[in-house]
Amino acid sequence: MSEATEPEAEGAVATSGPPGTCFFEVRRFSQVDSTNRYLLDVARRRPRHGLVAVADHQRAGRGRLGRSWEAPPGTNLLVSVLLVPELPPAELHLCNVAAALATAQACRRAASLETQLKWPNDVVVGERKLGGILAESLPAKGDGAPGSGSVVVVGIGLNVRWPPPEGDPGEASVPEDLRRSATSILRETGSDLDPQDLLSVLLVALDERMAELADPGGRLRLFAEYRRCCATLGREVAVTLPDGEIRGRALDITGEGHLVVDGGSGPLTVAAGDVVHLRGR
Ligand code: BT5
Repeated sequence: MSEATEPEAEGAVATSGPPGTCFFEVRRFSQVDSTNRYLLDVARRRPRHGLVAVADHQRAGRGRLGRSWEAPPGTNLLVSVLLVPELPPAELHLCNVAAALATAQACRRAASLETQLKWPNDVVVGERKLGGILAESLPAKGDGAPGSGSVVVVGIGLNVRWPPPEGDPGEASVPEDLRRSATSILRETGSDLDPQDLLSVLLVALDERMAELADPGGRLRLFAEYRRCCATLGREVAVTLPDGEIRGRALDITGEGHLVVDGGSGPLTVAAGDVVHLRGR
């Protein structure tokens, strides 16, 4: 382990990522405002595919659409990866699909916990959220130089020890809304894992999934698995869109990662939105 020497890495301890993966360096912070914010700033100066930032605590963890991501210090896995994938800009959001599947796989491999995915990229157990993913991209410079392609920072928050199991005195620390809607590996399995022990399992799984995205056959397998793990398919859903809401049965996920909903007057394809599962299958 060595203190990272670049000014941008001040306060971080740098280690190598898992051997054989694209993740060449992991910068570990005891605290930072947001690992996504940190890597986006790094990427503006020097985008390097495979740089990882992980924090014991985020002072301003980000969710999607300006929402926040909560986790008391040292309880959960809070990690972001900087990617410069060989994908056209219109396909960058597929990194979310890779990250969601990798997170589910890490839970299976490290904790024997089966999870499902709620479209677009929540990792859930039943109706409770175990993990969330936030991908934020920077426009490509487009000058063809190495590292000049589109840059995406994919942040993953995975609840390992928090929220605590039901009845635990620590439950008092959980905000009321999350008490009903969130869960953790500890709560689901009783296994008290160190969040950092999950990191390399997750990075290995993400490396495998990113390789699948880059290959036509691999991509078919990736989406077949996404559909298999997707708790949204077959459900009655309400999808909140920037300009309104649609309700109907979720019919399919397209090869672009879009959700197809039977809105009553024919199938509608939704590229992005917030989904609520209304009733069972
Ligand atoms: C997400 O947003 O689910 C994306 C979360 C990404 C967090 C990671 S942590 C590392 C990296 N650095 C960052 O700054 N962010 C990323 P969204 O779908 O908008 O969900 C946010 C909503 O989930 C909040 O409004 C809460 O209702 C709920 N929430 C907050 N913290 C939670 C938690 N720990 N577990 C479950 N739900 C939570």
